[in-house]
Amino acid sequence: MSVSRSITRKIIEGHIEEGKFEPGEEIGLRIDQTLTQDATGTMAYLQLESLLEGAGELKLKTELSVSYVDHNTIQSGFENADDHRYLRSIARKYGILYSKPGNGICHQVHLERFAIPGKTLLGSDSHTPTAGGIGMLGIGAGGLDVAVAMSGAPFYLSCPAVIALELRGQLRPWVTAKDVALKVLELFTTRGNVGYVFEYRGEGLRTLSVPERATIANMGAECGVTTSIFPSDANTLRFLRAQRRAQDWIELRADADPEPEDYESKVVIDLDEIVPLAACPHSPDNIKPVADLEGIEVNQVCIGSCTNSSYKDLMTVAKILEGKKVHPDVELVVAPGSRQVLDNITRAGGLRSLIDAGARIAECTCGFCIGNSYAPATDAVSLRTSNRNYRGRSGTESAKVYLVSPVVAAVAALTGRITDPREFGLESGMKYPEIDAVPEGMYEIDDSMILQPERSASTDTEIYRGPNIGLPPPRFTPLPDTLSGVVTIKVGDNITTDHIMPAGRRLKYRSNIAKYAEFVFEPLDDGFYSRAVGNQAKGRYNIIVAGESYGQGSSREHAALCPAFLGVKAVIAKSIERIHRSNLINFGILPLNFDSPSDYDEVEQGDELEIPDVRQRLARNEQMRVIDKGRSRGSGNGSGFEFRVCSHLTNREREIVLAGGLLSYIKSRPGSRGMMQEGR
Ligand code: MIC
Ligand code: SF4
Repeated sequence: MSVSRSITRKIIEGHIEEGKFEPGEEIGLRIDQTLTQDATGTMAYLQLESLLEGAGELKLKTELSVSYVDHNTIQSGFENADDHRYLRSIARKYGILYSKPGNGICHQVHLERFAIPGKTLLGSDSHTPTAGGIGMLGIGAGGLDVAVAMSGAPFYLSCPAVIALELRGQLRPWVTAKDVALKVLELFTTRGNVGYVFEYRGEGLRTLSVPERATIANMGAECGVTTSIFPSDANTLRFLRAQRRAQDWIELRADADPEPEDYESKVVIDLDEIVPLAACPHSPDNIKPVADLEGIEVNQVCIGSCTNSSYKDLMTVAKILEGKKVHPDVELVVAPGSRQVLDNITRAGGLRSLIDAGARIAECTCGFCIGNSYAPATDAVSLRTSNRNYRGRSGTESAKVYLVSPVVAAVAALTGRITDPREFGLESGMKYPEIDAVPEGMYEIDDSMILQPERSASTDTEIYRGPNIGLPPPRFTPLPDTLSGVVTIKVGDNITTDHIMPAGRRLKYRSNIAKYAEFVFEPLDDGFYSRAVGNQAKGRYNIIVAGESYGQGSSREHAALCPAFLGVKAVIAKSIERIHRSNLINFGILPLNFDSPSDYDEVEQGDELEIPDVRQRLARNEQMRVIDKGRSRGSGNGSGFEFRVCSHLTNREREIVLAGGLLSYIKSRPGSRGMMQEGR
C-alpha cells in the first residue's frame, strides 16, 4: 500500500543508501552536492587529503562541490591569504568550484547559482539548511563529515521526524520573512528540537519568494533542527528562471490529501497575525514584539549575513532610506550577501540611496556576523539582521545585540531608536515599499568570480601550504578500558560552540589546531587551556560537564577537535546538540548523557571521575557507572558519589569512538585506501 509522504521523506527515500525512513533510526544518505566555507574548509580539505592518501583515483564522487571563501577575509596578516591560496590549489586539484573572496556568502551564492530542488546538500556550516528555501535538503555538518561525503561515502544521521508548519494568510505591510523566522523561534526555542525537520506548507506560501523562504529556513538552524524545507512550486520556478536555471526546476510537494502520514505534528502559523519581532540579548529565542522595545537608543545597525542580504532585503532598505540621512548617532553597515546582489541593487539604484543616506558599504562576506569586524562600542546597542546574538559574538562582550528584520533595522537607522516600523509608516506617511524579489523578471548574472576547474582532478597540481597551515589533522587514541579523568570545566545550559571555540579575532587560527586550541573556552574561562594541558602532562584525560543543549549553534568541528587535541575524552551533559554530538564522535570524544539530570548538581569542577569498563559497556550498549572520587585537591565533597550515564550511540558511532575517531576508524578498516572505492 502506498503511503502519503512528506517532502522530507520523498527526498530522503530518493537518497537512502542504508537504513529506512524510520524516525530515530540511523540512515546513510547519498549526498549530491557539498559546500565548504574557508573557516571550516581548510580543516575539511586537510582531512580529505588524509582520507585520500594513497588512493589511486582522485575524482570526487559528488555531482558538485563548491569551496567558498566568505568568513576569513580580513587579511590583517598573511594567515587568511595563505589559507585562501591553499583552498584554491585544493579546488584545482580535486575539481571543486572555488568562489573567490568577495563573491559572496556561501549560502546566498549557493541558493542563487547551485541549489536544486529535490537534491541533497551537505555543508560544513550550520546554515546549510538555507537551501531548503528552494526545496533542497540542506544539512550542516562538521568538515570531516563533508570530506567523507565528497569521497563518495554516505552521510549518516538519525532519520528525522517531520513537523509540519502550515502557513496561512499573508504578511502585513512592514512585516517580513525575518519576523516569521523569529516567530518560529518563539514557538520552538533554541532547545529540544534535535532530530526534527520543519517542513513548510499551506496557502501562505503563495506570497513568499525563494529568498524569503530561505530566510526562514536559515534560522531553523537556531532551533537546532536537522533542516527546514519548503516545497518547490511556481515561485521556485520563477526564481530559477530569473537565475537562468529553469532546467534545474522540478515540482516538489508533500502528498496533500490526506495529510502525509509521517508528519509527527502540525503547527499553524497565521501570517496576518505576525507583528515585527526582535530577538533580544543574548539568545535568538529571546523574542519580543518590536512595539515593546520602542524607544531604546540604537548605536549601530548592521544589515546583511546569510539570513537577510538578498536583493529584496537590500532594495527594501534602500527604499526606506531613499532621500533621507542616517541618524547622526547611528553607524549603519550594509553587507550585501553576494556580488550578484550588489550588482543588482547597483543597477536598480539602491546602492546610490544607501551611500547617500550615509551607510558604510561592507564587502559581500560574513563580516560583522562572525564578529571579525564592525564590533560595536562598549555597552553599545547593535541591531542586526543576522541570526545569532550570543553574548560576545559581535566581538564586544558588553554589547547588546538585537536580531531584527531589515525593515526594523532600516527604520532604526533613521530614527536612532528601536521603532515599530508600522508606526514609522503612519507617522512619516511612508507607504511600505513592496519590492519584487526578482528585478524586472531577471537577475544580472556574472559568475566570473567562481573558478571552474576541470571536474577530473589533476594529480600534478601542487598544493600550496603556507605557514598558517598546521600539522596534518591529528589522530586520537582509542578509548581506554577504564576512562579516568578530571572534570576540567563544568558549564551550564545553552553553551554554544562560540563559547567553546571563539571565532572573531581568533578565526585566523582555524587551520592550525595546536595554536587554536589555546583558546578553547576562552570566553568562559581562560584558565581552561592551562588546566587541560597540565592534566595531559600528568597523563590524565580531561572531561567536560555541561547542562542542557551543549554545543548549540555553529557546525565548527574545532569545538570538538581542539578539546580532543587537549586530551578531552568525554563530555557528560544533560543534552547535546546534533552537529556538535557528531563532531565529538568524529574526534573520539565520548558524548554521555546524565541518566538523572539532577546528578549534574552533584559533580563539581576539579572532581576526578572514573568510568569502569567503558569499552565493554559501550559494546554492549549498557548504561555506565561513573564514580566521582571527589575533588583532586582538598577533601572534596563528592567522595564516593556514583551516578549513571548513557551514550545512545549507534553501532557505527560506537565503533568510531572506540577507534579514537572517524579518521582512525576509516583508516583501520580493510580497503580503507579506499574511501573512493567504498563509496559509489
Ligand atoms: C557561524 O555562523 O557561527 C559560522 C561561523 O558560520 C559557523 C561555521 C564556523 O564556525 O566556521 C556555522 O554556522 O557553522
Ligand atoms: Fe556567515 Fe554569519 Fe551566515 Fe555564519 S551565520 S555563514 S558567519 S553570515
